[in-house]
Amino acid sequence: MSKIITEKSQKAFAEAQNVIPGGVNSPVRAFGGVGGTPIFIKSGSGCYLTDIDGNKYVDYVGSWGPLILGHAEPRVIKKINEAVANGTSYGAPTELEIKLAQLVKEAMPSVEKVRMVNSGTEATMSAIRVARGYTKRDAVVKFDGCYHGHVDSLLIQAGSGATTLGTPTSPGVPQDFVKHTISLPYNDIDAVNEVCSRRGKEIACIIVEAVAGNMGVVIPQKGYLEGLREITKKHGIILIFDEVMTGFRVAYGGVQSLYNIKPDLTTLGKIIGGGLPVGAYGGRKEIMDSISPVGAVYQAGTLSGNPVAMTAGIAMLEILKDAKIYKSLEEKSQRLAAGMEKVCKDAKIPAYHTRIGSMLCTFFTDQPVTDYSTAKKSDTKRYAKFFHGMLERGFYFAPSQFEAVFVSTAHGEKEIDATIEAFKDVAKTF
Ligand code: KE4
Repeated sequence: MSKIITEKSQKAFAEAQNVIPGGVNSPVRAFGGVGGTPIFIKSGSGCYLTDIDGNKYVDYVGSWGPLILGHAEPRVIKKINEAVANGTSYGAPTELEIKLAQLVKEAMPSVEKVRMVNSGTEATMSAIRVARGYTKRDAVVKFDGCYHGHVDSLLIQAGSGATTLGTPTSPGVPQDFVKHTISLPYNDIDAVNEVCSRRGKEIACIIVEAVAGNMGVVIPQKGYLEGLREITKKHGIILIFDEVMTGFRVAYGGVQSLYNIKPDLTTLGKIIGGGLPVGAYGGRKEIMDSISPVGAVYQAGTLSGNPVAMTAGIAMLEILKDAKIYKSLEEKSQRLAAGMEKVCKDAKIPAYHTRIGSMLCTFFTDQPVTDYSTAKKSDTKRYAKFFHGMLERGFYFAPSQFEAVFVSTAHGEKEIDATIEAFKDVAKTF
């Protein structure tokens, strides 16, 4: 296999590190989890990325989830170009914000009112604040390995890049900021029951990745989500489904539609921005009306609901309304997952595979992965070999074992079958 030329990326990386910490604007992009030099991207089109050295890759990162329709989807781009011609931001309400809010509400009936922000982090930070303001309680429960953005009080046993780069509990967060945060093992309903029986009256909310995508993809065990709903109801605790990654990804109505569970609040991001910066939080009217200017809980944002990002989000969701899309994503993702699984089986590589819709993961481990501790038993050195072997062959996966593989509508059978063939090749090098 010829090594890809990465001269220009190496030069760019050296330059970037002089002016940007680690040369990147988000840590996991720096390849710290897999070693080597990050590739600098020149363009994306459909399921392909092209780097500044001219190498072309089939992309399974999809900007970490937003690009479910692939890069530069022509209908979305057309709408963005039309919107930009009218100006980029007004700092005043527009009908576009009503439209996107209505689309979210139609897709997720639990979301009676929704507030737009600019990232998933802003969404979860704000949802926590409104839960605390509404309940007048301070404690927050999260789960080991779940990642809800870089919110101070949630950077405890956090997944995604925080785990990949070895700081699941981040320095720089004063003990006072996290003394109200309780982190429990994911998929352990008894642990939740025990804590809530003891401290239920102090707990404002439980925030959970309804399907975890930041320790690799970990599926909730039978009854787990239902248990969380029952326990939170019993103790008057607000249940927050963090669907930043899963919203409009695993289904148009997110995980909550698949499991038929109504959380009190939902956080969103990624796909609802159509590739532009958007986050959102929403839920029960009486909770959401505790936010300024109706209620006293304060939250604001200069570019929240800006017309260009709203246009991109509306265009994306309007296209995703077509149920045939999710059927096709299911077929493509099943084809990829089955192929990856067969390669591991035939090559006798210990691996545990998870998938929900077009979000999937191959853990290089010989045991089931049901939570953070079992996910962390994966062989990250073998993952690094997988990553670089696939990259050299023109396939771009997440530079970390603790992330998800994302399939888009732009991935065709040709690309998926080529991916499996390449993996067969790479498996021989393990
Ligand atoms: P952002 O602030 O990155 O838009 O969203 C934070 C967030 C919140 N909740 C969930 C479930 C998330 O997955 C995320 C962000 N996901 C990571 C990928 N695992 C973003 C990638 C990165 O940090 O560069």
